[in-house]
Amino acid sequence: MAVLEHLTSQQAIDLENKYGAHNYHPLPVVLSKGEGVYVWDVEGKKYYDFLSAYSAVNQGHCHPKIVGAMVEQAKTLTLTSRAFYNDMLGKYEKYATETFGFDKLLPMNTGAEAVETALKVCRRWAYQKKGIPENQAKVIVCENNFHGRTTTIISFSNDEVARENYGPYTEGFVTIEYDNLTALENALKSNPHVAGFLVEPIQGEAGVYVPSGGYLKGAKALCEKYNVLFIADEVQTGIARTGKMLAVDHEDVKPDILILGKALSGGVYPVSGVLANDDIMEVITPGSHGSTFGGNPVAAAVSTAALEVIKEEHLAQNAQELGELFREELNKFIPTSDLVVKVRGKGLLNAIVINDTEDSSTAWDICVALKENGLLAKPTHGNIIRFAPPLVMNHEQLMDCVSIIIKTLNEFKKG
Ligand code: IF1
Repeated sequence: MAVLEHLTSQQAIDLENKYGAHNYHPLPVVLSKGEGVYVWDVEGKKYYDFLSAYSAVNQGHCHPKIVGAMVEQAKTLTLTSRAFYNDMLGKYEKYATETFGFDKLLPMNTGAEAVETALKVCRRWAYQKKGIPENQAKVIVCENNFHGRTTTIISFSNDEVARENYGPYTEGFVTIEYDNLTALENALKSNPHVAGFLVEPIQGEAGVYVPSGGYLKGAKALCEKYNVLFIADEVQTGIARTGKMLAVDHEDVKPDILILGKALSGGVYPVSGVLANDDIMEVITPGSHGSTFGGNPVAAAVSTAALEVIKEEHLAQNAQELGELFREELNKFIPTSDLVVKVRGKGLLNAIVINDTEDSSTAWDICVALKENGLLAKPTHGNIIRFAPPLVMNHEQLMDCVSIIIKTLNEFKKG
């Protein structure tokens, strides 16, 4: 079979089952086209995308400006490695550092790579600048975190499905309750060699947990008090998703280290990065960190265009306004339903909590029903469905999606 031959959905699914590792359990839909807020399956059915590839496609599918930037650069120079300079990286680093307000950018490719990079920078700062004894550095993390899937990152996960049978695990992490400043201060007091605090401004995978007002500001203040680096993982919450360029902007918090990924490229190409000021980033010296593709010319061109789109199309403002509308409409519906308990979120990162147990299949079954009605979403747990459409959605499209969601919930009968 020629690889490019047209497939039916079932044929495509069968091929993946036979030849691909089974590291996912996708919703039974096979997508072949994306444009803006829409995707189409191989049979030509059109859907609203309410996941945005986990918040990587904030700028909408196949945004012409971003794709155009990729095509132009791909025809010119794709990869030089960092053994040589290229004419795109410095311009991009200047643009990105000015956009987010830091002295330096360390460019990487995936979110997990950027998280790993941030941990290395933090540990090296602790030894070289804070004077923590070698190999004694601790990083505080939160329960129910999700920061990626590398061996070190899953070492500090408490999600057994993501963690079990991958040992031995990386040491040097202390886990505390999320959204609990007392827990953070107690950990800072009782662990002498803390280097950093790694936190998601909103816990996405855990179920879109928005922390209490003041949590991020209080956490940053505690980090300053104890001379510990505040590391914000904005891979999912960043790039306008929550109604501001960064989720930490809602509390005017400036991280010591900022981690970005996903929509940093608009979902067109893997681009991630770590930003920090010189007094921290200068611990990274030639040969002490790197990546074949990190900072490549295509990534630089794509990410520049992706950030320009966010600004030119005022996508943070749009996410703020449409997010408020979305929660307002669902909060009108929830009192009429015994299926949905609550809606929560910030900007266009939202979730509904279903009236069922975490190990139930209800959220999944509702997502299958939503698919039948032309909207694609994915549960984060048995009883939580994340809703995260592209930020280019307009008022009319959002109201259409609200109608689909409410219609589906009203028609849904628990299995
Ligand atoms: C999967 C979850 C979301 C992230 C944060 C770092 C990374 C992610 C806050 C790593 C990645 C992705 C990974 C993807 C599904 C998705 C996900 F369900 F896994 F947890 F979004 F919530 N920090 N999240 O959310 O970035 O290396 O993937 O580029 O692994 O199934 P990555």
